[in-house]
Amino acid sequence: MSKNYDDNSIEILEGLEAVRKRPGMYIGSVDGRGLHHLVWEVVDNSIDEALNGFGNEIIIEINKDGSVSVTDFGRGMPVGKHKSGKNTLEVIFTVLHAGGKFSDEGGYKTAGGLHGVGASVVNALSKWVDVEVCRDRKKYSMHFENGGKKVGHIKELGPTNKTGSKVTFLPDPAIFSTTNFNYSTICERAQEEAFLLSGVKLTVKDNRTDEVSEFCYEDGLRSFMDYLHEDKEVIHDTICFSGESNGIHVDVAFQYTDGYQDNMYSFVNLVRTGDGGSHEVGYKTAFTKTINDYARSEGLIREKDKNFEGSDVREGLTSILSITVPEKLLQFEGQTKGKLGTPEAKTACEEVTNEHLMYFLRENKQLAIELVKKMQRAQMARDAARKAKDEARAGKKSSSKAKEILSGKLANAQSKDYKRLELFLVEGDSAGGSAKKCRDSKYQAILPLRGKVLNTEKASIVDIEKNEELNTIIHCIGAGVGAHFDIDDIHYDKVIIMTDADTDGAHIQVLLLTFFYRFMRELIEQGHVYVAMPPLYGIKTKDGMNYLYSDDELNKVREKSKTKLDIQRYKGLGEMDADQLWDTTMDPEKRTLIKVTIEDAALCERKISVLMGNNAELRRKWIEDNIDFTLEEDYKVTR
Ligand code: 0RA
Repeated sequence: MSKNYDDNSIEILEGLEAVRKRPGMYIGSVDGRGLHHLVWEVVDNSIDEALNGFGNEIIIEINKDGSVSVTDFGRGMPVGKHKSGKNTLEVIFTVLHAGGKFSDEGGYKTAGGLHGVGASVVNALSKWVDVEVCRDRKKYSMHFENGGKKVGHIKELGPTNKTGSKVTFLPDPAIFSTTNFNYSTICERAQEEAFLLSGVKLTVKDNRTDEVSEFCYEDGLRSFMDYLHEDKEVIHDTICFSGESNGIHVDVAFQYTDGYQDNMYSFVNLVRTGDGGSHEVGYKTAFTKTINDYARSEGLIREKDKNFEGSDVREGLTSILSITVPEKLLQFEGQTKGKLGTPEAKTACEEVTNEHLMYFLRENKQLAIELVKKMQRAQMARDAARKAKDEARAGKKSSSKAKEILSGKLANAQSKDYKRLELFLVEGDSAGGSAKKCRDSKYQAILPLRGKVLNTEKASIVDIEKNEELNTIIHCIGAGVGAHFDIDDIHYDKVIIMTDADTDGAHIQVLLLTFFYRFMRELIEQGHVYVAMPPLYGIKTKDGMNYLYSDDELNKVREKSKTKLDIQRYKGLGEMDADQLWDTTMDPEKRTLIKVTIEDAALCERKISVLMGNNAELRRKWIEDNIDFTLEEDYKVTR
C-alpha cells in the first residue's frame, strides 16, 4: 500500500483562501459535525502512518484552551526541502490537496475516503496550528496562524531519540458556529476506528475534565460485535470471514440475536457508510441467495415452497462489513457522501460472501438448521401479517382490543382526508386536556402520553407490544410496526411530538424519536415526524403577548428595549391556557414545526447509541448539552 514517498511527490493545487470561503465544500458543514471533522482529518493521517506499519498508538487530546492535539509515534512527517523550494512540512500544511492523495503517483494513502483533504484544510480553518515532528534524532516545530499563514520558519528544537508527529490546532470561531469539542463524540468515533484497526491503540484525553478513555482491540470485528451485542441474547458465536476480489478487501462479521432487528454497520476504508451502497447490496444479495441455495440443497425448504425474502433471512441479524477499496475505484454518492457507488464493490462482497457463507453453513449443520428454522418463523409471521392487513383493507374492523386501547385516550380528528390529518403526541394529561380544548377537531387528533416512554434502544417487538403507551401510538398511527410497518397505511400525514421545553420534555422527544427511528424508520424518512416548538417566553406588550422561542430572541428584544420588560418564562405547556397553546404552538398558520430528518443516518444511529445505551450519566449530560438530535443546524433548544 505504501509507495515511496519523498519530499517532491506533493502536488500544489490551490491556496487555502478557497477553503475559508467555502468550508462546507471541504468539511461538509461548519456546525458541530464539521468541527469534529477537523479532528478526523488529522487523526486519519496518523492512522495511515499506523496502517503503513509505523507506530501503533495515537493520542487525541482536547486541551483546556479548546484546541485539539493529535500525537502519533510514526516516522514523523517529512521536514526536508520540497521540489517547490519550500519546506515539505510547510507544503503539507499550506497547499491544498497536499499529501498526494489525489495523485495516482502514490504518496501516503489516507484512511478517509469521504472528504479526505487533510492537514491543509484543518490549517485553513484554524486560528492557529502547531506542528511538532520528531525524526532523524531531532525535534522540529512549525507554527501557523490565522487560517494557515506560517509564522517564522521550521525550527530545530534539539536532539531526541523518539519519532512521531504531534499536530495541535484551534478551530477558528469566525468559521464555525460552535468550537466546543465534545468528548463523547470523539470517543465514539475513536472506539469505532479502534474496532476496525485491530491492534492500534487510540487514547482520548479531555484535559478540561481529566477524563481519559483508551480503545484497543486485538480481535477487531469480533470485539465490535461483542460490544454491539453486549446486552442482547445471541444465538451463536460471531462468525467472521475475509477475502479479496478485484483488489477490494472484504471483512465480514455477523451474529444473530433472538430479537427482530436487522442491523448493518458498513465501512469503506474505515469510514462509516451510513447510507449503505453497492457493498451492502452485494453482501445482502449474496447472503439471501446462499441461505436459499443451502436450504434447498439440504431439503429444508421444499420445491414448492417460496424462497426466503431478505427480511426473513435478516431478522435478528447484525452484520459488520468493512471493506478497503483502492483510491481510484472510490465513488461516493448522495448528499452526505455516505453511500458507496463503486460497482466493483458489489461484485467483491457478493463473491466473498457467497463462498465463505456456504462453506460455513456446510461445516456447521446444526446451527444452519436452527437459523433456517428461525427464518421460516419470520417468513410465516410476515405472511400472517400480510393476510391480516389484507383483511383489514377489505373492510374488516380493527380488533376490539385496539378499540378499547384507544377509547378514552385518543381524541381523534373528524376528517377522513389523511393527507391533512395531524396526530399530536402530547406530554402529560393536563397539556393533553388543553390541546383537546383548543385544537382544530376536524384535522387535529390529540393523544396525551402519561409518564416516560419505554426506552426502545434494546427492546424487542414483544417488549413493545407489551408496552401500553407505545402500543397505543402504534394503533393510532395504524400502519403496523417493525418489519411489518407499511407507510401506505398511516392514518396521519403529520405525527407531531409536543413536549415541555425542559429536560424531561427533551428526554421524551429522544425516546419517541428512538422508537420511530428503530421501528417506523420510514415514517421519519418520508418526512412525517415533527417536533412542535412551544415558546420559551411571553412578553406582555400593549398590543398583546409577544412570544419568543429562543434565548437569542430574548436577548435581542432585551437589547432593543428601553423599558423594563414584563417577561413570563414558560416552563411547560401546562402554563399556557388553551388559547395560548393554540396561538403559539398548534395553529398551522402561526406555529413553527421542526421536521425530523435522517439526513445522516450514521450520525443519528450513533447518537441513539450514546443516548440510549447503558451510560445514564453520559446520556443526561448529552441531553442537557445539546438537544439537536439529527437537526444539527436548524433546531437547538436553548435554555
Ligand atoms: C510519508 C512519509 C513519511 C512520513 C509520513 C508520510 C507521515 C505522515 C504523517 C501524518 C501524520 N503523522 C504522520 N507521520 C508520518 C516519512 C518517510 C520517511 O521516513 O522517509
